[in-house]
Amino acid sequence: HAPVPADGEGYDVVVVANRLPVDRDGTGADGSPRWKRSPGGLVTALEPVMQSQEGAWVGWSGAPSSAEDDVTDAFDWGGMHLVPVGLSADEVAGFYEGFSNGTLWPLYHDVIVAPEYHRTWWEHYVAVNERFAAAAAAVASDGAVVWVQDYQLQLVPAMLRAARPDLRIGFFNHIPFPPYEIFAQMPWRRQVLEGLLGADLLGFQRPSDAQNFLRACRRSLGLVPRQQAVEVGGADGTRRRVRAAAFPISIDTAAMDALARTEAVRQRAREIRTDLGDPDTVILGVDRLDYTKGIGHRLKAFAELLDDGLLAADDTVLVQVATPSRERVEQYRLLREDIELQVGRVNGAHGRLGHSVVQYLHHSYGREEMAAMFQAADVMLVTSLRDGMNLVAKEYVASRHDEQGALVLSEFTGAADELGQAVHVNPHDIDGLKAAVVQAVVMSPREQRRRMRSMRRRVGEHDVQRWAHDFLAALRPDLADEVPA
Ligand code: GDG
Repeated sequence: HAPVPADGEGYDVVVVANRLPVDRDGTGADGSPRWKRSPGGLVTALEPVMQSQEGAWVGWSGAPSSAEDDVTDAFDWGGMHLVPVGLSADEVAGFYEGFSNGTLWPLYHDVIVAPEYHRTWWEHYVAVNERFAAAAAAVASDGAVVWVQDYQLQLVPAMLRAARPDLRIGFFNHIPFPPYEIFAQMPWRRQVLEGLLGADLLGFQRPSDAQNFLRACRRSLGLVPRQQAVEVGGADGTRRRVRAAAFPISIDTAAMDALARTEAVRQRAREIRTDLGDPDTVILGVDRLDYTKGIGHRLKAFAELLDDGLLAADDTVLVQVATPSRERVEQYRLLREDIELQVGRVNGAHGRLGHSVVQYLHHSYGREEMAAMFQAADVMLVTSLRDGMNLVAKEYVASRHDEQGALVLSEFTGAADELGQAVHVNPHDIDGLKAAVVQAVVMSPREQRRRMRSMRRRVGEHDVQRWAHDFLAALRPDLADEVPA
C-alpha cells in the first residue's frame, strides 16, 4: 500500500483526468508559467465542488516532458491544487496518440476506422496509468473521493485501490462503451475490465453503455450482473459491489444562455448572416475534425440536395467549423484530406463568384463567436456515426433563447436519448438524412418554437452541475449536500 498523507494533509476530492483543467498561456514577467482555463464543460462542472471541498486535480499539462514549457511541480490555481503528470515524447506517442486515440477511440466508436493493436502502445498505456494512479494516491486524504475521467485512464481505478484501499473511487466514461462483440477484439480486454472494476461506481453516458459494460464483465470475466452491479472479490477476501449506471453529461446551460443573450453576441449573429450574403437559410455544423462526427455524410447529403435542386445554391450556406484535432494521428490526416476534397467539389460545382455554398473553417473559435454562430444558424446538423453524448447539440439548444432554429440530430449520439424533439436521423441513410435536412429547412416558426421549448426545458433542468451532483451523490451520499445541484 502507498502511504496515506498525514492527518489534515491531502485533498478530500481528487479528480484524475488525462488533461489538467488549464492550458499554458505563455510565461509571466517573473518567468513563472501563466495558465488559462481550458475550454470544455468538465472544468465548469467540477470547479464549484473542488473549491468547496479541498480539491486536487491530477492531469497532464499537454506538453511532452522534454518540452521547454513543461511543468513538473504542483501549483494552486482557481481554488484547486493542480498536480501535473509528466509524459515523455515516446509516451505521448504510445499512450496518447497510440493506445488512447489509435486503439481505444476507434474500438469504442464501433470500429468506424480499424483500431490498431500494438503491444508497445499497451505497455505505455499501463506505465502511464500507473503514474496517474501513483500521483493521485500521493495527494488523496484518508478516505477521500477520487473521480477518474475517461478512456485514457481505465486502469487507474484498480491501481489506485491496490495502493489506497481507503479511497472511494468513481470513474466516468465520456465515450460509448461498445457491444461485447466489438469490445472482444481487444487483446487486453480482461485487464481493461479488471482495471475499471477497481472503482465503486462506473458512470456511462447512456444506459446501453452501462449494459454493454456489464455484459462484457459477464462474457469475459464470468461475473453475473444483478441490479446494475457486479460483485468482485476484495484483497482481504470480502466481496465488493461495483455499480454501473448512466449519468448523461451536460453543459453549463445558464452560462450559455446568458452569453447568447448579450448584446455583443446578438449583434455578431446578425453580422455573420450579413457576411454570408444574407442567405435565406444558414445551416451549421460544429465538430472536432473527427471521423466519428459524420462530416462526410453531411456534406454528401448537402451536395445531393443542391444537385437535386431541393436546396437553392443561391440562398443556402452550410457553415462547417471543423476544429483541428489529433493532427499527428494518421487517420485524422487522411480524414482532413477527404473532407477538404469534398468541400472543394461542392463549392466547385455550386459556388459562384463571391459566394461559396460551403464555408469550411478549419480553426477553433472563442466561446462568444460560437454562441453567435449558433444564433445565426437556422438549422444545426449533428450527424455523428457514434458519439458518447455530443455537447454541441445541447449548446445549440441552450443558445436559442429566441426558441427558433431546428436541430437535426443523429440517433447514434447520447444526446438523442434526451432531445426527443430534435429531427432524428440515421446518418448512414443518405436519403433519410436529406429528408431530415429539408424537413428542418422548411419547418414553420411555430413548430420550431414548440420543439425548441421542450428541448430547452430538458437542457435547462439537466445541466452539467446536476450531472456532477448526481454522480458524486451516488458515489458518496454524504457529499450530496455539499455539491450544488
Ligand atoms: C467527448 C465525447 C461527449 C468545439 N470546437 C470549438 C469548441 N468546441 C467545443 C464544443 C463542445 C466541445 O468542444 C465538444 O464536445 P462534444 O461533446 O461535441 O464532442 P467531443 O469533443 O468528441 O467530446 C462526446 C464529450 O466528450 C463530453 O463527455 O459529449 O460524445 O466524444 O463544447 O462547443 N469550443 C470553442 N471553440 C471551438 O472552435 N470555444
